[in-house]
Amino acid sequence: MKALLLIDIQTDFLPGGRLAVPDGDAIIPLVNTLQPQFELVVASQDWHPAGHQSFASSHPGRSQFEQIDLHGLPQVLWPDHCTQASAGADLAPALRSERIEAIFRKGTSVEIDSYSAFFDNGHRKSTGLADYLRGRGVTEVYLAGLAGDYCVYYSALDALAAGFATTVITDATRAISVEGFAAALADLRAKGATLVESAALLGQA
Ligand code: VGL
Ligand code: ZN
Repeated sequence: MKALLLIDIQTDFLPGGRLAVPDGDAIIPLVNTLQPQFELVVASQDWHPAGHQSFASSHPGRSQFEQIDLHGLPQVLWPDHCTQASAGADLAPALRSERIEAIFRKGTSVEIDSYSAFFDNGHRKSTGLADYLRGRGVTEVYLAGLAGDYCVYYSALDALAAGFATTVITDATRAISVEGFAAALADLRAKGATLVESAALLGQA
C-alpha cells in the first residue's frame, strides 16, 4: 500500500510568505494532480509556538540564516514562520485538501526544531507518523512538498530508516538552496531512496 506524504505545503513557504521557497507555488497543481493516484494522502504542517528557538528573533544579536548550536544540535536561525494558528501556517489555499486523511503537526516544542514529519531533529519525540502509516498497512511512501533540502529531505531519511520503501517526486518539491537540494538527493539515492519525476507516476513517461 502506497501513501503520498505532502510535506509542509503551507502559505509561509510560498512566494510572499515569511520563509518563501523560490517557486514553491509551482508544485501545487502537480501535487493536486498526483493525489488521486494514491490510496492514502497524509500531510505534515510546520507548527511553531511563538518564541520558537529556531526563530532568529528568539536570539537577540543573531541574524537570520546564521547557524548556531541549540542544546547540542546545529540550528539554522529562520525568520519567524508557521506560527501556530497564524494565516502563514495554513495549508496552501490552492492545495486540494479533501483527500488528506490526517495532518501531522511538528516543531511544536519551543526548544527543538523538527524538520522531519516523523521526529524532532534530536530524534527524541516521535510525531506518531510511522506508526500511523504502519497501522494503515503502508509499505511505500512518496514524498512531495517543501522545502526539498530541509523538511522533505529529513522526512525521507526518517522514512528510509523506518523501513518504508521511499520515493521522492523530484519535480513536486522546491528547495531553499539549489546546491543543498542536489546534495540531499544524492544522499537519499545513496541511502536507498528512489527518485522519480511525476510524469512517470501519471503515465506520461
Ligand atoms: C522548513 C525550515 C524551517 C521546511 C521548516 O518545511 O522545510 N524549513 N522550518
Ligand atoms: Zn519551521
